[in-house]
Amino acid sequence: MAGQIVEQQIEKIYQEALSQVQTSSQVDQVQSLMVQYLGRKGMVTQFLRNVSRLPAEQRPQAGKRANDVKKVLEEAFQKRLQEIEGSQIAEDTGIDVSLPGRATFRGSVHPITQITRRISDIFSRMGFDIAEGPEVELDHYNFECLNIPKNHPARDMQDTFYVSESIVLRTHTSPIQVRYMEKHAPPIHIIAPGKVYRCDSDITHTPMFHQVEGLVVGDGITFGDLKGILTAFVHQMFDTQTSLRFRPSFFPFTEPSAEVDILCVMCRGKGCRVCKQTGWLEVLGSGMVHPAVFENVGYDTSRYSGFAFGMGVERIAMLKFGIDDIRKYYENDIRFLKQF
Ligand code: 2NM
Repeated sequence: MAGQIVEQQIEKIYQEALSQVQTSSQVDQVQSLMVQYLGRKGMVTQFLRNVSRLPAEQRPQAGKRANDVKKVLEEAFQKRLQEIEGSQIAEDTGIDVSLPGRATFRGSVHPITQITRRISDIFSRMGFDIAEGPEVELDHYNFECLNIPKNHPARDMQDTFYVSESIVLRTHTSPIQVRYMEKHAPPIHIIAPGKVYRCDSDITHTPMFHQVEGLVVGDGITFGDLKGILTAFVHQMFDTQTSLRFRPSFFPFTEPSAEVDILCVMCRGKGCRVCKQTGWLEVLGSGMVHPAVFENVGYDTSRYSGFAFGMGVERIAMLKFGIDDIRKYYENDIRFLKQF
């Protein structure tokens, strides 16, 4: 019974203090309330001092409540002082400093950048270095060194943007690897990420897109190494359970060549629109580097062998994110981009 009365006392002090601070409109009003309640002889302070005279069983609860009230009132007084100061500034300057600030939109990493980084991370952890090179490239590095001579059908296959007779926008990132081989002796293990350009535009092609290519050269590098590295990559990029197959293919710069397919992520091999009823999705091109390429960079073909591979980042991103139109990546619609 006595406990309840004590409780009512502190609650009453609390409620009165709150309602008074709410209706104060002057700094000195609030300051005198602070003295009246929290000062040395203030009501809350007095109450706290008297707690020691209460019966032992009431002390903990009464003490705790009074301390909480003291804290909440301190905050309420400070808040009111700031509000009064704010409205004074508003009156003097016409600027309401109590308004919440405008939140800035944080932005997000472009989905293509995210996937490029993911691919690069996977290969970095396997010991690959990252190489870069120019987007405006000599015909010599983009085609000639890669065993794609003039009038070779591969030059029409990849609709090239010509800057001049001998200068092109690179159609793949392979010239990065050629330049790297010219400057470094084996063993080498690099990936070459970057923008590439082809005169092509529809729902699966944009004139600019991104590739990551890779190259390993050393003593006794075999097709088994290619299979091991690319299997490890696919398992980390997609799922450790992903089934994959190596299917014979052709590139002028590799022999033999193989395309890597994964079991369709949409239908799991049953056949659907995404895999065009084949049950498989092409994710990588690859092969053993053609000796003609090694000769062009001055490597001893009797000593060294190597493998290379390449993939389109947009294509990987479309499969991972389930996007059906590549152009969405480049419309810069913030509602699309911020989903990733
Ligand atoms: C691919 C497929 C197969 C490739 C070859 C080279 C180089 F420079 F070593 F000759 N770089 N990249 C290569 C091989 C790229 O992309 C589909």
